[in-house]
Amino acid sequence: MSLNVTIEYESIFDELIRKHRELAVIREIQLREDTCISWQRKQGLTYDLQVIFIGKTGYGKSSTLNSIIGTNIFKTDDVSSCTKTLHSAEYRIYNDKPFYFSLCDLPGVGESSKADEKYLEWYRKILLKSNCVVYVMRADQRDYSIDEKIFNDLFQNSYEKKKVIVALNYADKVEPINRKYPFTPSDAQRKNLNEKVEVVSRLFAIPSSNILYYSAVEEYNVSKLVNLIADVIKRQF
Ligand SMILES: Nc1nc2c(ncn2[C@@H]2O[C@H](COP(=O)(O)OP(=O)(O)OP(=O)(O)O)[C@@H](O)[C@H]2O)c(=O)[nH]1
Ligand SMILES: [Mg+2]
Repeated sequence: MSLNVTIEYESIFDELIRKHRELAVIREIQLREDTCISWQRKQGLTYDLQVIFIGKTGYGKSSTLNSIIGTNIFKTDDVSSCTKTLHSAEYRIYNDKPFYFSLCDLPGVGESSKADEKYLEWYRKILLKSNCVVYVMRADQRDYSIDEKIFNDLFQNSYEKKKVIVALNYADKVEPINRKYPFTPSDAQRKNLNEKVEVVSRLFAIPSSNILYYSAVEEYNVSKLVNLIADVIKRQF
């Protein structure tokens, strides 16, 4: 089974750097065809720095991507599972060479076991073609047993685990909820959020430096997430 990705948006990388200065470090990497992952497109082979977003349905993968990009390119839904195939936003890094910074949105697992089987197969395939995997969970989540199972099946060695960021979304819904606008966590929320990072670090055996809390809809700590993505990619070159 081949992996087909629908390109929802295409632009130049400088557009994204203007929004997120922290991505400028990627310009310092000397990208070469033999050090990048290739993709077949209609116009021929391209070489991508691939970032993917995975996790349970409704945890905010598409919302996170929209928040990073700055427009609602990826469909989101308040009630039903939403993303059903692979979608991406592509940013061309050079004028004269087909290298792209690619952000890919995947369907969420946990909707039905039949769909999960197909989606997990996609996860595994695209993970092998990725430089960075953002595993989206919820900061207000208490039970991580399904995520633990997915996580352990998916990441099979320490090399694959090094590419992972655990992104704890819904920081705004962590108790005690506050009504500050724009949202910033209260001291009590911050304490709970930091404890959650430590719990997740232990459960998933991921260093806490690769875990962060944020809120996609409140646009809180989204720049920090982008900064970590840039870091994870940079470390590979
Ligand atoms: N309060 C709050 N709501 C959020 C946050 N992030 C996303 N949501 C809401 O969660 C719902 C689901 O978001 P999606 O982005 O569609 O979730 P998804 O993970 O892409 O879902 P699938 O495509 O089904 O896998 C939407 O109603 C979003 O508005 C957040 O940080 N805080
Ligand atoms: Mg989605």
